[in-house]
Amino acid sequence: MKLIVGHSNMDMDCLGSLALAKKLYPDHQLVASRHIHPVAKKLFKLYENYFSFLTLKDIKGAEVESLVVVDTRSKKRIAEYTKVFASKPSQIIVYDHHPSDSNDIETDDLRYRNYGSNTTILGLELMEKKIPITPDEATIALTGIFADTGNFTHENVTIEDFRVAHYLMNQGAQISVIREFLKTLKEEYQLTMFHEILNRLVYREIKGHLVVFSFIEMENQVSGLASVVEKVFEVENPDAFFAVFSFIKSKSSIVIARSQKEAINLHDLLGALGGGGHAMAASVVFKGRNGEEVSNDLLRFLEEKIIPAVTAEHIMSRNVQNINENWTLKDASIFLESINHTGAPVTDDEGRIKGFITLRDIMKGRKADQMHAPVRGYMTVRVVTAEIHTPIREVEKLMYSNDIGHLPIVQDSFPVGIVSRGDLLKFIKQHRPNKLVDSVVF
Ligand SMILES: [Mn+2]
Repeated sequence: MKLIVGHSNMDMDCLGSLALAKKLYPDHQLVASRHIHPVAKKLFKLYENYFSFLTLKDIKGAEVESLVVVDTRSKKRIAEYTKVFASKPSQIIVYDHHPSDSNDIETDDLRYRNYGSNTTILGLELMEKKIPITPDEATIALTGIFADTGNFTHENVTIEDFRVAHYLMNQGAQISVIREFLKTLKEEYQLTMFHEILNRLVYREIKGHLVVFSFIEMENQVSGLASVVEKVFEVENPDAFFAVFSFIKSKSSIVIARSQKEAINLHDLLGALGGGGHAMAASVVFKGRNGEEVSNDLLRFLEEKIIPAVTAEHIMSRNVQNINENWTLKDASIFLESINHTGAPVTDDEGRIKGFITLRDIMKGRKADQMHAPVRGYMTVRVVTAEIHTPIREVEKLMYSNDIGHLPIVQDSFPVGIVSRGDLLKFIKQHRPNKLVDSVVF
C-alpha cells in the first residue's frame, strides 16, 4: 500500500497538509487518526467523505511500500499507524515544520522548513509543479495556514506562508468558510473558562520577562482548552503564558503554554519536562500529580531555566553626551550639531540629570530670539528615564508611549547611557527574527 498520514490528534494544519499531499501523491491513500483535535472536528466532519480516509482497521497488517508523513517527524506521533503495519515501510517521505527531537522518524527524505504552517511546505511544492487544485482543497489548506500562524499574526509566520495563501486565494479558497472553522470559543463553557482564567491570572516577572500563570481545577478534562488559552494569551499579550489545568477525577494535570519570546522557548522548556510542541506553543501532561504541586514546580523550574531578558544595558550607547544646564541655547545647538544628535540629557554641575533638550526646544528659543538664555529655561524638566536593568520590553513601551526618540539610562540620577530609537530597532530586527520585518519593512 501507499499511504499518507499526519500526526495523531489531527489538527487544521495537519488536515491542510493531508489535502495537499493527496494532490502531490495521487496514488497514495489518506489515513485518518483515531483522534481528531477538537478545533478541527468541524472541518474534518464536513470534508470526511471528500477525503475518503482509510481507517486504522483498513491498514491493519499492511505492507507499506511508500509512506508520506505530514506535520510531524516524531515516531511517537505516528505510532498508531506504524504499530499496525506488517513491516517497516520501504520508503518514507516526511514533511515537517517542527524542530527535531530525540524521537525523529528515520528517513533520508526529510522535507523540513521553518514555516509557520506545514501546509505551506506542500503548497510551495504544488505551485512549483503547477498541479491544479479545487476551491475546496484550497479552502482546507488555507484554514491550516490561518490556524498555525494565528491568522498570520504569530511570530512564526513567514513570507512563504503568505505566498502560499496568495496562491490558495487564487485557487478559490473561501474566506467565509474558513472563518467558520476558525471560530475558537464556540462553546458556552469555553467563554466561562476564558473569563475565569482572566480573573485568576497571576503576573510574575521572571528574569525581566513578563510571565503570566493561571491555575484551574476541574472535575474532568474538557476539549477546547487550548483555544481558551490562546485567546487569553492574545488578550493579555504577556511574554509567555502558562495555564495549568488540574483534573480531579483522573488525578492528572496539563500545562498549556504560549510564548512570544525567543528566550522562552517552550519546545525546549516543556520538552525537558516530557511535553512537546513548538517554540511558541507547547503543552505537557502530568499523571498522578495535583495541579497545585505542578504549578509550584513549574514556577521553580522556569525561574531556573528561563534565559534572562535583555535589558537597557545591552543596547544603550555608553558614550552619553550631556549638556550643562547653564549653557546657552546657542552653545547647546552648536554642541548637538557637532555630535550629530537631535537631543541630549541636561545635567547640573555635579553631572546629575536635570532634563532633556532637543533641537525642537532650541528652535522655540530661536524664534523668541533667546539664543543666549540658559538651556535650563527651555529643556523638558520631567524627563523620562530608565535604569540599566530595565527590560527591553519596558524600554520600548516608555519610548513609544511618551513619543520620545532618546531614553537616558540613569543610575542614582547620573546618566550612564542613552537608548535611541535606532538602537531599539536594531535590537528588534536582530532578536525577533521575522522574515517579514527583514525583507519588507527594512
Ligand atoms: Mn502544524
